[in-house]
Amino acid sequence: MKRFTRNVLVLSVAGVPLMGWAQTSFALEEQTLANPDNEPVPVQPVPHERQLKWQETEFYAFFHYGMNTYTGQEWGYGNEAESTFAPTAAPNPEQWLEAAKAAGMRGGIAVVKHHDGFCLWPTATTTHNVTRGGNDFARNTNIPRDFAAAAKKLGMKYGFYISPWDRNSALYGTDKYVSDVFLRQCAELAQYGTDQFEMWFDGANGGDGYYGGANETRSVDQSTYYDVPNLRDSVHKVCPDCVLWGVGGEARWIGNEAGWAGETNWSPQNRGAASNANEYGDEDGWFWLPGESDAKGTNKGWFWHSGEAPKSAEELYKIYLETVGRNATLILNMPPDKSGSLPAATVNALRQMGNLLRQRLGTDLALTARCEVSESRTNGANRTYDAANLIDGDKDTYWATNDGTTEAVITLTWDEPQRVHYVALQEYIRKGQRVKGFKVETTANGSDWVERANGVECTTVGYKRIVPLNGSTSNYGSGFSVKGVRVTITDSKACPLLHTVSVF
Ligand code: FUL
Repeated sequence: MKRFTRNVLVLSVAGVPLMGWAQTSFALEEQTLANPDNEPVPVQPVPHERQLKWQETEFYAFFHYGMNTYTGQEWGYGNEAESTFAPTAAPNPEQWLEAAKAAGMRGGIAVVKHHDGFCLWPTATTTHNVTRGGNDFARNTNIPRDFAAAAKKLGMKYGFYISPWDRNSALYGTDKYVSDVFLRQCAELAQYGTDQFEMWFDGANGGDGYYGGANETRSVDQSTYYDVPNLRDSVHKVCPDCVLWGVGGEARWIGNEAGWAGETNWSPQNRGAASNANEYGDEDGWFWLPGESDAKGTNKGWFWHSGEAPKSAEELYKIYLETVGRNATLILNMPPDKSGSLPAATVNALRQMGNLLRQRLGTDLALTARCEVSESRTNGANRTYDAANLIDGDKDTYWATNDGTTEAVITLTWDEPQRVHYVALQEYIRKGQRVKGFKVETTANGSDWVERANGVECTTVGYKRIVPLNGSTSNYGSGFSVKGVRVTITDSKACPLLHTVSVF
C-alpha cells in the first residue's frame, strides 16, 4: 500500500459553498489509479506520432532535378519553354534511391516542382509540365509515380518538394492560385502514396518572375497566403504520417544550408523565429518543431551543373555528425544530371559515406557492457525504468529517475579494454525534451576517470546526440582504450528519460 497526497478542489463544506484548494490524503493500492505504470508526466511540448516517425528517418536524400538541370540555372524565371526539358535517357529514380540507400539513408525527397513552376508529373493544374517536354523521355516522365514505386521497392521512405512560389503561373499572388493550382497540386501529389513521410515547402516565396507573361514582381505574406491549416488537414486525411515541412509548420528549417545544427539544439521552437535562432531551437518554445538540416552534397548548386563534383565521404560524414548527431535530421542533396540519373562520382561518394557510417557507427559496444545507474525510477505495473533499458536495443523502453531527480550517473564497464570514439545518447522524446547538461568521462583502468569531449557543448540531447570523445567532428582520430564510460546528467528540465546509450 502506498499513501498518496493529492490537492483537490473543495466545493462545499457542511452545506456552505466554498471554492478553494485543500490537501487531503488517502490510501490506495500501489499505483492502481490513473498511472499504474508510474510513467513520468510529459514535459510540454511533445511530438505528434507523425513527427516521431519522421525523426526516426534521420538521414535522407534530396534530389533536385527538373527544368534547371537543362538550363544550368538554380532559379528558373518561369518562362522556359517546356521543350527545354529533354532528358537524354529515361529518368531513373530507382538509381537515385539505391545510391542513397548505400549511403545509409532511410528515404528521399524528390523535387517535383521548383520555383520555375515546371511540374515533373502530368498534372491537370497547368500545361507547364512534362507532357509538353522536348522528347519521349520527357513526355513519359512521371517522377512522383516512379519515385514512390522505387522507394516502396527498396523499403525507403519518400516524399516530394513542391515549391509554393510559382514564377510561371499567371495566377500567382491571387487566391485562385492557392485554391486552383497550389492546393490541387498538393492533392495530386498526395495521391501518389498515402505513406509519404514529408512534403517540403520552400521558404522562397514571391519576387520577380514571368507570371504568364506579366514579367513583374509579386509578393505574398507566406504566413497567411497558402491556406496552410486547410492544406495540413487535407494532406493528413490522405497521408496521415506526412510531416508538412517549412511553410507547412510541422518541422523547421535548421536555418543555414551549410549542414550543421547547433550543439545546443532544442526541438521546441516558436513559429516565426529568426533563422539564426532555428539553429538552436528554444528551450521554452511553444511548439514541437524539430530541426531539419538541408545540405548540398556537391560543390556547386542544388541542381546539377557541368563540371561539378561531390563532396568527399569525410566531408559528408562530418555533416552527418553535426546534424544527425545534434538532434536534427539531415536531408543531403545529390542532383541527377541530364540523363536523369546520378553521375558515377556521386554514386561512389555515397557508397564511401555509407562505408564510413558502418565502420565508425555500426557496432554498438554498449550492447556488451555492464550498465549501472545512480538511480532508477520505481517500476510500474507494466513498465520498468531500469538501467537495462538503456542497452536493450529497444527504443520503446527507457530508463528514468524518480520525479525531482534531475542529476544522475550512467556507468558502462567492460572486463576487457575497448577502443572507443563516440558516445551517443537518445532521449525518450515522446514525453518531451528534457536534458540541459551532461558530461562524459572514460576510465582506462577502471578507477581513474578523465573528462572527454573537451570543447564540445554538452548541453541538449533530444532525439539523438553523438558526442565525439576527442572533441572533433572532423578528425576521427585513434580513439581511446577504455574499460569504462561514464555519462553524468548534470541538469534536466524534469527527471531525465533516456531510451538508449551507445558507445562506438
Ligand atoms: C531554397 C531554394 O530556393 C533552393 O533553390 C533550394 O531548393 C533549397 C533547398 O531551398 O530555399
